[in-house]
Amino acid sequence: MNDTICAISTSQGIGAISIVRVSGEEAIDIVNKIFKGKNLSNVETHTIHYGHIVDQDEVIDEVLVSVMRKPRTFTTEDVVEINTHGGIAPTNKVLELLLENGCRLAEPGEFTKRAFLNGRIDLLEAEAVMDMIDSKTEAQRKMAANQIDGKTSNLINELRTDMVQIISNINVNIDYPEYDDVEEITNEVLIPKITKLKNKIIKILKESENGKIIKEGIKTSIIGKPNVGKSSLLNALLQEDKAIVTNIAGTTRDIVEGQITINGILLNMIDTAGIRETNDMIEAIGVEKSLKIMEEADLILFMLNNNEEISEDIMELIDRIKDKKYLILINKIDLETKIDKKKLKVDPNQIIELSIINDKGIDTLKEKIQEMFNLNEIEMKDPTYLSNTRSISILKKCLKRIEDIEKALKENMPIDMIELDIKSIWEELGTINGTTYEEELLDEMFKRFCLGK
Ligand SMILES: Nc1nc2c(ncn2[C@@H]2O[C@H](COP(=O)(O)OP(=O)(O)OP(=O)(O)O)[C@@H](O)[C@H]2O)c(=O)[nH]1
Ligand SMILES: [Mg+2]
Repeated sequence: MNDTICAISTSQGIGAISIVRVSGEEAIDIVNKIFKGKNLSNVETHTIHYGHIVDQDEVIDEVLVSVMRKPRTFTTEDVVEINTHGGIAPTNKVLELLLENGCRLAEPGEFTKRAFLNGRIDLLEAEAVMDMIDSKTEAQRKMAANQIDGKTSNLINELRTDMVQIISNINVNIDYPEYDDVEEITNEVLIPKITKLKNKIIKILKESENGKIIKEGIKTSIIGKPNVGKSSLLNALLQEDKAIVTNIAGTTRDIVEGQITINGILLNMIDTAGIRETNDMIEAIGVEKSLKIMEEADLILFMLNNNEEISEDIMELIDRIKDKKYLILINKIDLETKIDKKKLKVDPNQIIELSIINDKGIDTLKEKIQEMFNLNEIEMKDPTYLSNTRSISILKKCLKRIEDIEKALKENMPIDMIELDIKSIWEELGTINGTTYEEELLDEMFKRFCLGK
């Protein structure tokens, strides 16, 4: 990890300014070799300097250079940032010169990886850096900010502190059973402590569902027979003519996507090809896609035509979505009613009537979605939730093990036999914020970062 790395940290393209970042032992020396204007070896930390990047006698660009000496930097190493004019050619040339003068090109996420390995941030905080870059909504940004700030890590640290207390209680008992003034830890004393811990984990996991909704949004697919008005709904929600709408059945053949927000939560809307038996090869592929998207959705908006009777294949499709979150939308209520709602055998609460061409029912649909996913209850001002799949799955595993311990204690399993188990859960919890970690996990995680971060 001693080599000096560099990368273009701003997005590749044309802009007013680009930043090329350098981090490592030789950062200042290397930049000094290609910088003309001042000797950077002696400058104060956290200062900015005007000058030129040169390739021997040739001036490459007029720049500003920030010098930040360790340890108060992002990576905790010496960091130099070169602000160039934001074009592709000057930025690439500066990078090229750095590489020629002793830097190595950073891997994606390597600056953040160094920040983690050097102990400046933990794993949850590192993951949040990427979430911050990816964030599209205010709620996503706030949640990432809280995680970068260590608030999410605190949730895990508190659990671990509780566990340390339990472990030390047990140890005192085992090591000094003769001490009178030490509370004797029996199964009866231990069970409520374990139950309390279990409940804390359950609460964090429950709330993490909100975190996932904020982070990933709700994958919503519009499904139904051809010509019922699926693409019209997408367009109405997006308030633009994104999908083609005609009165010809089979208009939509591939998926059409768009995003809306309800209560600050992102909904990824997917309009699909109408499902029917068809001899048209392209349409058939579209229908296959619709069925696949239906399986993967967090929410299915299943649309029917008020003006058509319910066929057998509609009933089969509704049967397929019964175990998922879904709403039945009956569109075209401006036309004569031929549909028999009772035949659907679904909770009337899950049925919404619409007339999209008259803008009727769309607000009710939005309210219903809000209600279904409890969007009103999601804390938006200060969201501190566990939100990534990795941490949630580790915590779920720990919960299962805590439940086993609780059961064993109730069945009078001796405490000293349980102590090791508790210790190993404590270690496993530590992998969430990286107190213990495996190299492979780090490689996998930081690979997903963008270059220069
Ligand atoms: N009367 C009436 N017509 C509607 C309504 N909503 C949509 N339509 C019409 O129904 C026809 C089909 O609409 P689309 O949105 O293309 O239907 P679709 O479900 O996407 O159809 P496919 O892409 O073929 O599966 C168009 O002519 C729309 O103008 C409505 O509320 N009332
Ligand atoms: Mg369509």
